[in-house]
Amino acid sequence: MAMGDLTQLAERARNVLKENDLGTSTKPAPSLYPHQWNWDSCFIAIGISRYDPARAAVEILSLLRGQWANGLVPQIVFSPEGSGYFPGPDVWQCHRSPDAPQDVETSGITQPPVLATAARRVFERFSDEGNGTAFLDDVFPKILSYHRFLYRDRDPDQSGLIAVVHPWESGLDNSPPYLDAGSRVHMTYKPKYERLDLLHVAAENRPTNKDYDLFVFLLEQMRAVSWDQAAYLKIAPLAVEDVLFNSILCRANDDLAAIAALVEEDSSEIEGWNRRTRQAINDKLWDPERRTYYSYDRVSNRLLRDDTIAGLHTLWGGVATEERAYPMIDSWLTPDRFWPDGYPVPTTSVASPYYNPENYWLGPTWVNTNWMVSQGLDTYGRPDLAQIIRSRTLDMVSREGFREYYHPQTGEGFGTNSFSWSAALTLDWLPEMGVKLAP
Ligand code: 9WN
Repeated sequence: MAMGDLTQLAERARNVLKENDLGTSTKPAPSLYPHQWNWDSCFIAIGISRYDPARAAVEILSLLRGQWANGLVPQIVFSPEGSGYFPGPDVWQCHRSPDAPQDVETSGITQPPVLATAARRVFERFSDEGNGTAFLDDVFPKILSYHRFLYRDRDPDQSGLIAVVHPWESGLDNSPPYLDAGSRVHMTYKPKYERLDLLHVAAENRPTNKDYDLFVFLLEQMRAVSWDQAAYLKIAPLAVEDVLFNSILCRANDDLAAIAALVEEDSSEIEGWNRRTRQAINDKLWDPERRTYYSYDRVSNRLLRDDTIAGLHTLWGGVATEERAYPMIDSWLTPDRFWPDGYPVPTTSVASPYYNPENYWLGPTWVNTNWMVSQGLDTYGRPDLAQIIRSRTLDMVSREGFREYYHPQTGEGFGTNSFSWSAALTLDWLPEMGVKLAP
């Protein structure tokens, strides 16, 4: 793409973030997602930090306003002005838990822990070191308490593998491993609710009603124990040691340890977690025959051998050993699996029985997973592939706009328009292509 086009793309991306700006946080999309989401805000902060680190820091601090006393950083921090999203605060009823914050409404689950990584990137972009360090002093104890929550309340065997108890916590809601594990959840009743997402996006591009039944049923199970996270884990009908979540956590632990050094705090606890998690992913989640990593279903005690983009995030997390990474890259980034002609990387393998190039996490290419996988490929000595992913992704967004997800073969955009992390991560990439972003 010519420099003029890239500069124009930057302008368009900044406009999306401006339109979705709620003051101290940014909604993921104008109407489909009218509140603040956890990993969205982390990606958004990374993008904004390229031209306004102070505003990026505010994004992180506003997410942390929703942090619970037990350390949980919630999936959603509800905005009082936002309406039209199901399930809203009246459904979550998080005030049932003494740990929930009093002055702000949130959901009662978390999302992939990109937070420490985002905080470190934001710090690095401050030109005034004093401001950057003040930001880190503020957020370090909070993010440490978040990781402590994960290792205390969500690591059932104390093995270093964190269990996700709701598909929404995985960030990849209807991804095949969750349909697979979800199909074994015995729903004792059919929940009653009304979906609002279908007012904005066509049903064929969104999770099914059956998927929503599971989402709502699981929410109600957690609500029934008043969001007592440790107690719930013992009875959870769905508990997945998710490879994407745990890989993201490894990278976040690296970043949190680096932040600890910057604020002159001890990092040995964090390094200890990280050794355990990296080891456990390699011991338990690697499949030597298929040459990839899978998530593990703790309820049925087996690997969920569904071929999704999740395993490739072991590159982003620095988890895959070199002897495993290279065969994994060679055998999976192929035209019949994750490298179709067009716009790789599909979130579900083209060869999977679940593959649907127009439905949410069942195949479409997403900007955030591409951003993580391409950086992972870079660090594992494949800048050639990393660069193709980056340039194809930028082509796709420039042609179709900042959509939520895209057809991996044709590049056609689906889901909501004006999707914040598609814009933010584009902005993170553009300076590497020589584009200057004015403050
Ligand atoms: C539930 C906000 C979120 C993303 C998720 C994505 C989608 C929500 C939904 O939107 O999920 O969390 O209502 O569909 O799957 O990754 O954080 O953009």
